[in-house]
This record gives sequence, C-alpha cells and structure tokens, in this order.
Amino acid sequence: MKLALITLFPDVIESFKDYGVTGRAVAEKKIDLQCFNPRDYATDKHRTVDDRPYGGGPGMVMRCEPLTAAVQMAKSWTEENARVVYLSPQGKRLVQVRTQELAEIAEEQNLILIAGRYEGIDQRAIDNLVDEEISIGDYVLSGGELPALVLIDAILRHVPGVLGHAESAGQDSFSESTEGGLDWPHYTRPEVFEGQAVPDVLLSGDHKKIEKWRSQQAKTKTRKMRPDLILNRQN
Ligand code: 9D3
Repeated sequence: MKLALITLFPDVIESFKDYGVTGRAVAEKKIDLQCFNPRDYATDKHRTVDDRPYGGGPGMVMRCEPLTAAVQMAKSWTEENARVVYLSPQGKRLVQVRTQELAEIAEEQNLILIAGRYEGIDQRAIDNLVDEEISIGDYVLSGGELPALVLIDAILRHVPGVLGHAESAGQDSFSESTEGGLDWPHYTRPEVFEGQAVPDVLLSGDHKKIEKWRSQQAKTKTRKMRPDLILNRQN
C-alpha cells in the first residue's frame, strides 16, 4: 500500500516511520509512506507556496500551482486514480468505520493525503484535486500534519499483519469486544502497589467471572463517560 503525504513539513512525519506498530509496518514494507513538499514544486523566484486571500482578511492561503504539481508527482508515484483526501476542519468528522473503509480503498487504489497549513488551501485546488475532506474532531489545530498521522495510524491498524496476533483491530475500543463501548480497566504486577490491591476477581482464576466483571466495568464506564456511544452507535 502506497501512502503519499503532501506537506510543507515532511520532517514532522519522519519520526512516525521509526516507532511502534506503524514503524514496523514501514520497516516490513507493508506500507510505503512518502512525502511530497509543495515547496519543491514552486516555480517562481521566491518559491512561494502561500499568498494573501482575495477579498482580504487575516492569514495566508496555500496556492494552487505548487499543490497541483505536488499531487501530480504523488499520482505518478502511486497511481493515477489514487484516492485524494484533504485533512481539513471543514471535513466530515472521522469515525472508526470510516478508517476501515479507507483502509480498503487504500489497499485498492492507494492514498494521497493533503495536509494544509495557514488558513487552508485555495478552493480551486479542492475542486480540482480532492475526492473527500476529513476532519479529526472539533478542536483547532495548526495544520493537517497531525490529523494526517492520526488517519494513517488508524488505517494501518486494519492492514493485515500490521498488528500482532494478540491485538487485532476487531478487539479495539469502539469495536466488537465491548460492543462499541469503552474498555475495562487493566492491571499488571505487582499485586499491591502503594497499598492499592488488584481487584480479587482478577486473581480468582474464574474466567467466566472475570469476563462478566470486565463487561460490567466497561458498561459502567461507558454510561458515565460516553453515554453518546450507547445512544447513537455511529462507529
Ligand atoms: C484559526 C483559523 N481558523 C479560522 C476560522 C480556521 C482554521 C484554519 C486552519 C482552523 C484550523 C486550521 C488548521 N487545521 C487543520 O488543518 C486541520 C484540522 C483541525 O484543525 N482540527 C481537526 N481536524 C483537522 S484536519 C486539518
């Protein structure tokens, strides 16, 4: 699976390739992640990638030409009909089912992600290049790089062989084992830490009882922290 990322800050992305399950996926060539910097494709004397907005107002806007050239290079590296996703505050909010669907799309036709900076990108670049716009949630960030990494991380977890045998995407919170609810509490050694003991049931060896306790803990936590997950399962 080829993932191309259009970004003015490729260095921000690099460390992601070195650590954890995602780093292993890169090392084992389950995915090929490459950055394309619009700056490298700016043709004017000063290599400008942004300019002031028509109509006035604060901030700068990413220009069409360098973006278009970068996406074209990304397409020749991936494939001509690669899915193009623009990470944007105006996008549809990302949920777990969509990460699964995008993983399937990415397996079929590869993926080009555009991370914006400044106030965003010229609308004509969106109209010409972008298949869909995705936001990762209702809070303000400084650009699309972290959202792109969030999306890549979530997609990779669905790629066969990326997760070990113990984990599996189906076991994740927001997935099957807790029926779309939150996880149960976890404990490991020591049995007593600063006077706090591990719940007896977990040491009982009674697997039926343990399973029942965990599911009840998960339900209580979900009702308290995320009642919305019970009311409208949109994941
Ligand atoms: C303070 C600037 N805002 C004026 C109304 C608009 C704005 C422009 C650019 C807000 C954020 C950004 C940069 N954010 C992203 O590129 C972004 C993002 C986000 O901020 N939150 C959640 N998901 C995403 S995906 C891309």
